[in-house]
Amino acid sequence: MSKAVVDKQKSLKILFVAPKGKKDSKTNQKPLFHMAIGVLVSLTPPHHDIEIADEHFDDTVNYDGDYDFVGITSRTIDATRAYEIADEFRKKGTRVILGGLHVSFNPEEAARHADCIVCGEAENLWQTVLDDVVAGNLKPSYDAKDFPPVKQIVPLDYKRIAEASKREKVDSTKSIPIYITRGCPYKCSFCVTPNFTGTLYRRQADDDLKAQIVAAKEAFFKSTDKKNAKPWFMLCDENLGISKSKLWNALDLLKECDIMFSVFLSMNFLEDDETIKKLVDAGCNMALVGFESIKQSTLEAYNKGHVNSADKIVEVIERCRKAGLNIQANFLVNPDLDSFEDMDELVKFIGRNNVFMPIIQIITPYPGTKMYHEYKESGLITDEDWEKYNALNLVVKSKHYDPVSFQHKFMQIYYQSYSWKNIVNRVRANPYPLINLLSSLAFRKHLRDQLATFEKNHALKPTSKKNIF
Ligand code: B12
Ligand code: SF4
Repeated sequence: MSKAVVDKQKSLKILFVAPKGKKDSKTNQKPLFHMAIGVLVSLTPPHHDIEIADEHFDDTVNYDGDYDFVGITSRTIDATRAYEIADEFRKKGTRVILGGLHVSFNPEEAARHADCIVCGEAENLWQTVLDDVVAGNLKPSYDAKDFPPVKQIVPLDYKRIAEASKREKVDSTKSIPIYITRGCPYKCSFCVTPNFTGTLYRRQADDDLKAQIVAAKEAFFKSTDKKNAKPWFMLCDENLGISKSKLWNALDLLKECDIMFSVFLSMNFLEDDETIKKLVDAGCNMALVGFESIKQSTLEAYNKGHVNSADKIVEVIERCRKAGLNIQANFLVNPDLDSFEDMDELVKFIGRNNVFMPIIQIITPYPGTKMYHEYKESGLITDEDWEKYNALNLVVKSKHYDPVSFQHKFMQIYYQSYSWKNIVNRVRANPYPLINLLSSLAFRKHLRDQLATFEKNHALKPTSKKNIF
């Protein structure tokens, strides 16, 4: 046997870390594992020994572990924490490989905290990285651009992920992540996808998908006595709808799997009743839809005018509701495109249409987006403290508003959209009243606390309770 072959059998001890930034959301709506870690575990040949530490589940990172290397993933909101963890390991002499979305768009910054950085999708380069570690020849960087494009989605190895993460099995209130497709060919200016996975739209093979659902249930789902309690999957596709025939085919398959699931979809795929019916029949209880704005001009400014139509939002929500599908509506507010009056209009719109679990965010130019490049080139980014990139902070200069008053207005309207009146009407109007009530109460408390803290920190007059009834 040649030396190279013997080396390939060498077992590495690997720790994968999903860091949690200080301002990352505390919501319960988090999947059971970070998809990037799930993919890396599934790509790593079985003779390597893997541990997972996910800070979203309060796992402790063991800095004294005897690891051959530590692989850390990164989204912008978690990047600062990822660097802290990396620095700590390197102080102890453990090698660190940093990868993920944030690192991919900030390689120089990340390189200061790692022995090796990986840019782009890991599928076709990971084996080379592992071979180089074994050969004692780890390079300072690897870029997916230097490898063949990732044309296939790797099926997740749920059994191995469960063993490595030591997560307890869950009931139907916690979600198990899965994805069917990757990529979205649209080019919304605030979204990372067009510059990351977007150009290549890929879909799982039918048999792989079914086998993963069976394995995921076995590994992660604990059945209870509750009637009709099915495992809940979070479909982490960027935009499941892109091809209607593939979407319908996937939904037929999911129907056979006897699960419930939530999904991310753009609104143009919810404009026909047949798709909505198929979603509901397949077990979809919630679709997260980025409506972004109720003004068509704002949608055009984000290059989303051909995906969303402002004048069809009400109709889409209404149709889905009638069919038994909750729509979690996402909206963005932007100080250069939305006046305070527009923001008041948005809250009225949410109230009038009994919008279920509305999410309102401040426009945030995430590194990797077209928007980021434009703001950066114009010198309009005011803050690159990545901890603040949770879409609840204004990090850009505004022509019209000073940052504190804009932020204050945003927090007020967000809280108002969870007024008691809105909550009561929303619970009455939408499917799954109990989920509606519990999620609304949790949101309301969180938003109230945040507003109060903000007002205290900026010595602002507290918002009158009468406004938020
Ligand atoms: C599903 C999803 C969610 C879910 C689940 C999140 C989760 N914890 O997994 C929910 C709804 C909870 C969510 C929340 C948020 N999300 Co989100 N979400 C997504 C979505 C649609 C898919 C993510 C996914 O599963 N991708 C599949 C995995 C496999 O891809 P990946 O992580 O990029 O990993 C690959 C490579 O990056 C690389 N890699 C990754 N890590 C590592 C590490 C090493 C060592 C190596 C070698 C390689 C490597 O290899 C992997 C395989 O190819 C993406 C869209 C997208 N394009 O990613 C947005 C996205 C990630 N979300 C985004 C945002 C902004 C958020 C929120 C901040 C929103 C908010 N205001 O609360 C929160 C943050 C929560 C968090 N910490 O993740 C942004 C992130 C932008 C950025 N630069 O960080 C994205 C890109 C959407 C966008 N607008 O552009 N999200
Ligand atoms: S439709 Fe959604 S996933 Fe696709 S580019 Fe626009 S925001 Fe991103």
